[in-house]
Amino acid sequence: MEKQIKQTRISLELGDITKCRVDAIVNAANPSLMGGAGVDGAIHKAGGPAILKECKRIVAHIGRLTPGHAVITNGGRLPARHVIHTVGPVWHGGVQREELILSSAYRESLVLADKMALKTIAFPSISTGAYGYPLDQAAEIAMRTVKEYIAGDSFLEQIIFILFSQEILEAYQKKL
Ligand code: AR6
Repeated sequence: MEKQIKQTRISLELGDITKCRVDAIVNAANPSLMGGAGVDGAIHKAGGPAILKECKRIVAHIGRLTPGHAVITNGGRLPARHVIHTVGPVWHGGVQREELILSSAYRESLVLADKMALKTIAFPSISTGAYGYPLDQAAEIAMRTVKEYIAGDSFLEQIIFILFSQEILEAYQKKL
């Protein structure tokens, strides 16, 4: 499924983000940037130690990554050239600014991609695994944030959501 807004196409696909050949894939990381389970684990496993090495340099410089922010590293052995690491919110029932933080995680990743003059970026469904964000609400925020962003001044050509199950794909399709 696809939708075009100005010069940017948004597409939704079922798949494994570590296989995605784009300028940058986005990692749903944690503030330590030292890897973890889920998509974070899969990215570090497939990309190899070069990514972690750069994460360590970043943490030495800026400390832990605050939820809603994003940083960029190389892509190691991944087909993607770069990894943008962002941290989504842990779900606490919706009373701890989760919506703002999730929206910021998407937006800051897009801003960073544009700053680096990247043309193609792929996202996973941030916060909907270990961090427990309700899927329909997270999909709504993801789609709204991306649409609003590209309605402004972006040079991105394609934003792909690589979704890990049919259920997740359908939730995003409904909101696109
Ligand atoms: N490709 C695409 N999506 C994937 C992949 C993959 N290879 N693997 C998992 N997913 P999660 P979070 C989906 O838990 O909720 C980590 O330990 C998964 O099905 O990876 O933001 C970090 O270090 C789900 O839909 O991220 C943090 O501690 C989505 O990716 C914490 O988990 C996000 O699930 C972050 O939790």
